[in-house]
Amino acid sequence: MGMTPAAVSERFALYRDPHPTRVASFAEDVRAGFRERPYTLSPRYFYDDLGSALFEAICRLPEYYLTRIESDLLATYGSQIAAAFDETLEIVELGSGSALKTRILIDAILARQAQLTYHPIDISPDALIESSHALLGAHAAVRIVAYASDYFTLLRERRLHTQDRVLALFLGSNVGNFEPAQARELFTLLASALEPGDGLLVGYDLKKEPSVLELAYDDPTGVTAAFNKNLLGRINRELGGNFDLDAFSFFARYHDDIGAVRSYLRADRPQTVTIPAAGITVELAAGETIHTESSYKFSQEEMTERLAGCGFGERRTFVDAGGRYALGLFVAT
Ligand code: AVJ
Repeated sequence: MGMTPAAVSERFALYRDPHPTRVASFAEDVRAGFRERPYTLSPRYFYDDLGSALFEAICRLPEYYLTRIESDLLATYGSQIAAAFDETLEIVELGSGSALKTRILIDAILARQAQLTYHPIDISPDALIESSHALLGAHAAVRIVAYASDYFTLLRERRLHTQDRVLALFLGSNVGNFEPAQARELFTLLASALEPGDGLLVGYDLKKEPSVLELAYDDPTGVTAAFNKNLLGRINRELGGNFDLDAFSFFARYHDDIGAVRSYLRADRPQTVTIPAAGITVELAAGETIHTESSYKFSQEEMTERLAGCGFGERRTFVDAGGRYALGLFVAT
């Protein structure tokens, strides 16, 4: 059950899933989310063109330290990460996006080997093609085998075409968006797709004072508020909804019991919203909330323990001087 390379050049192959498992549509997910209490929207829908631009702006906010520290850690420790493996490395990246940070690591690996095959996996074929072209232009020694797929499906069906020692990347604190059971499933699938001795580099946000976390997710400039309100804007644009974005306030709260920042939109006054393409009418009481995202935080011990339960041993964890963010290097056992 293979995928067929849809676009092939000497240095670039793009595999598209021939039978994509049907994922629920935006309308279906919106309808399901408004059947729950609290009302819930999936963070997956943040990233249309406007949302992706707003996320890039978030990454430049002084309060959102995650992206900056991760890039610094990759620049500082990239050569040590590469040197942790004796064999020729290939990179597999889960959710590669624009792959800008990955280039730092690619440079470090190419200081030790002449060629590198990079396997980015992303749900968006457009993002894969764009980032691949940029990367191929910048690096003559890189070959790309890209997969336009959901990574759960790809790993479950064992469709990765790797040959050498693999270093898998799961960066950007993306692990934080998964509920613990989903994260466990993903790491277990990944472990079974890898060979013993293959590596896994996970970028994750460390637990810290709630005030610092809450500022990172509710910045005074209001960029994160706009990023969250764009979910309502998207429902208006794509599903014909009539949300009044001015009638909502945004807030983010760190929940110590679960170890996650939860983000919410709150109705400032009672309102009735119709969403024609989802076939629903939603009643919101004054003060009623819509949960938009959970961003889990971990201690180094927690991440190491979780991954040990999924078939990965800790090799080394790199933390910034402020103890805010971690890059955990693990080896499949
Ligand atoms: C892209 C999921 C890592 O949870 O930190 C940033 C998204 N949300 N600000 C995160 C996000 C609000 C981000 N991740």
